[in-house]
Amino acid sequence: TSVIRLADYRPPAWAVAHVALEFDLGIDRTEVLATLELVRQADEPIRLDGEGLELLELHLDGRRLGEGEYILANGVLEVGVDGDRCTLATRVAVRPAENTAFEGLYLSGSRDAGFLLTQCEAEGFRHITFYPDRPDVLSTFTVTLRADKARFPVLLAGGNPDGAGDLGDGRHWARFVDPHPKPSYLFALVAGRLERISRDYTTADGRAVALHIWAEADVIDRCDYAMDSLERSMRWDEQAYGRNYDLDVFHVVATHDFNMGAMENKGLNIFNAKYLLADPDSSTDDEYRHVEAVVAHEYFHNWSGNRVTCRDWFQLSLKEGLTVFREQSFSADMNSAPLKRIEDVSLLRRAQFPEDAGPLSHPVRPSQYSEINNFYTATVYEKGAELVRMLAGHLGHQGFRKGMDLYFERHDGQAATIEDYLGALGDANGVDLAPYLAWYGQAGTPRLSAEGRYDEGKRRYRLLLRQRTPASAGQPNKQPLPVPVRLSLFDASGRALPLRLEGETQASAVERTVVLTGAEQAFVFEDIDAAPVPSLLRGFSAPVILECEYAPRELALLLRHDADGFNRWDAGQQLAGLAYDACRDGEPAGAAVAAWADALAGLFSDAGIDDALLAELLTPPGEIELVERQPERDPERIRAARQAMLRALASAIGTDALRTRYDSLRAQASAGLDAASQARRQLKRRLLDLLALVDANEGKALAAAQYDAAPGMTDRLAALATLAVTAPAAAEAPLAHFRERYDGNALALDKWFALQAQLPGDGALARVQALERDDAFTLKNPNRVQALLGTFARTNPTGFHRADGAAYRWLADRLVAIDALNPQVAARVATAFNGWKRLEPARREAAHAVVAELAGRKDLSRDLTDILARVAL
Ligand code: HT7
Ligand code: ZN
Repeated sequence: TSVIRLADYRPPAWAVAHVALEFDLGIDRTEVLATLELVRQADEPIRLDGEGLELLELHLDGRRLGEGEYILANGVLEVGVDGDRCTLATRVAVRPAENTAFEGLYLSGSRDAGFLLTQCEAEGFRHITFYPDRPDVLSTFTVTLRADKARFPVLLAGGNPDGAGDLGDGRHWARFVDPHPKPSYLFALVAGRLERISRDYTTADGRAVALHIWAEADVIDRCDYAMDSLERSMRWDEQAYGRNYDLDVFHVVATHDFNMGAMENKGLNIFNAKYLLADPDSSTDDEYRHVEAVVAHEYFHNWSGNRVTCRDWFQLSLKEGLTVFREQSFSADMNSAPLKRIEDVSLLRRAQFPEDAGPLSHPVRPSQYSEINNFYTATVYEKGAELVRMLAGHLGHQGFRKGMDLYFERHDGQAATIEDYLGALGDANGVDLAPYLAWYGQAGTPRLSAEGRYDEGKRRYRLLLRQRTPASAGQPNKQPLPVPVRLSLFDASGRALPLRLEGETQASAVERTVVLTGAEQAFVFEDIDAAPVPSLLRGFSAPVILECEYAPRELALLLRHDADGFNRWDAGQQLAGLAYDACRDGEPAGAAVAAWADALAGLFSDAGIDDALLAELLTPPGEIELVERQPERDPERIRAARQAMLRALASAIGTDALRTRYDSLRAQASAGLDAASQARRQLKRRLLDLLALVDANEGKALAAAQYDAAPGMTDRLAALATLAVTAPAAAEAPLAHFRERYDGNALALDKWFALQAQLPGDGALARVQALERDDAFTLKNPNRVQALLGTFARTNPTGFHRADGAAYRWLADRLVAIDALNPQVAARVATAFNGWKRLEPARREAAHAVVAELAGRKDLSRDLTDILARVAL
């Protein structure tokens, strides 16, 4: 397969001044007439991308071209032209109902009741018409849709409405004009039977905007929360960044058939229903938060992505990292900031750190790819957001806002690069941010080691910081990066000490940021009366792995006293790591376990602590994160050790205290969505799990009762999960009840599949295989595949990594079947093989055999082949 390299970038040879698209829509066959006003930029022929298109006609400046007057080969249509301007028109046919890859124009749902929609990012537009399908070709669009009125009563495209009417033959038409130049990947249309909810919105700069959320009739009553979230997002972007919406209408559409979470098409966002629909009976608290976050993310792209877009796909993090960061700040403002930070860093550690530690590791700005769809990764998104966070931290709140203002002003209507971004942030503040560019080009998670030494005679504390990034594919030697370390020092009573660095005349504050720029550097703090306990990397100020040898009592002190909510939690996580090591080594009664369990028992009886934070503190790192603490991975041993430490925790708190608290939370159960109700549900879930772990019979009874009495999905699903793990036989009836109760509710059924896919042990594969035979299961729906196969392979270590390798062989089989339908989905599921090299020998061998065999096949898609080739390395 061919490789695309950043170093080979060349500006487009022809620009598109305007494009007019006319669609004659049909489920089996759609015709597309595209008229491009082209303007020469270089002495080259016109080259347009096109894949899977049936070319019907081609006209140059009104003259139909014959076969010898153009070349059509390898997905490119080439036409030689003399002048500097021309009009090129193509008419093509495409087949939406046959498009199971969900890229380009496709059918969502059934032939009879479903609707047509498009997905163009990254390179889907070339499946719709011939076009320079690259993000640095921006054009204004006029789009005319024609279709049968009864079958497609609703016709939508991005831009402002510009007329609609009847064609007199049972068909109708609608036209849309988008005045903002955009690249092809932001084009979208939707056509079918859809209902809507609407709201009027006036922007801060006075524009009246009609907001419409569209969905199929059976789910339209579950869109209200998304509408509220949209309004909050629009208001927030005005206040936090001074960004106003810029069209007269904003459409949002829900589909059950979608490859990713959502898509920010200009004026017509399209959402996976999973991130748009929410109601108390079928959505959990987490899902409500995800809806708010994804609605915000897509909306924020209107400026960070659409008004200022990417020059090429290597710059993907320019829009994605920045937009994730903007969403994180919004969600922190709407909800609890420390809890949001804990959630985001947990995700980074769970998803991005392993990605960056294995064969799929790549820089936030990759230097090459063979399939761009495989670079919508945790590294580009989540690590990219951490890089923006570091820049924002470096500039301070006002400086960052000034820099963002300049970025939007300078690059509005342009396709920009990461250099442009750092340039604007730096220029607005008179600083040089170029050193941070290295973060974008270097793969791997840096290890930051910290070593403190106290000098009693000089009353000084010397903190030595060192950094080192392990080699990764193609990058054997890593350079030092600027690492901002926000820190405080605590005395033995838990008081934060005023900080005066050597050479300064007075202490400035109890918290400050030092920046490590070289491989190592010492920072000396003066006037320190006794050996302090450092709180490092507060708020997770840089995306690194901190290596600092703390004694258990020091972590316990931070867990008790650190005012930084994130670091307080993180001290608990580190302490839990030490407790885990002890349990793994057969010492569940050791000092680390006692320190962890006793510290948490103390917090448990502290009335001042928030229920949600307490629930997080009571949750040690999961089995997936704990594998990092193993030289060789044996999922059964990891699970057993983790359970041993949880038992020690339950016994330190005391079962009576756990039960009393659980009962009181249960007595307050409600379906309320306010923060306090959500926090109670979260804590209740932790307590139920702990109680079930120490006494399976009691756990069974409590979980069954909670399932029956649950006022909403959060309590219901938590009870069902605990019951299924604790007492599988007793869970059969409630599982069947759930299946029946939610028959026809796709999103609730996904949770039913996912819950069972997570159940641990050797029986897991057989259970998953039985679930594949459920009437509701299909390999054609990405959400369903993720719910059952993705959840099993990614989040069920004891089930997927069974010692005989049977689950590996089964997944390989399914990957081939999925790939024939939807390569993007197959490639994503295949990343579950990422960590095979670090498994214990028997499993490693079994996984390797499967991966090598798959990688050797010649009949797989470019998407899947690319992942397998890299994973097999
Ligand atoms: N920008 C969107 C990316 C996306 C996508 C990429 C490849 C294939 C299908 C896709 N659907 C959406 C999502 C976002 O980050 O907002
Ligand atoms: Zn995005």
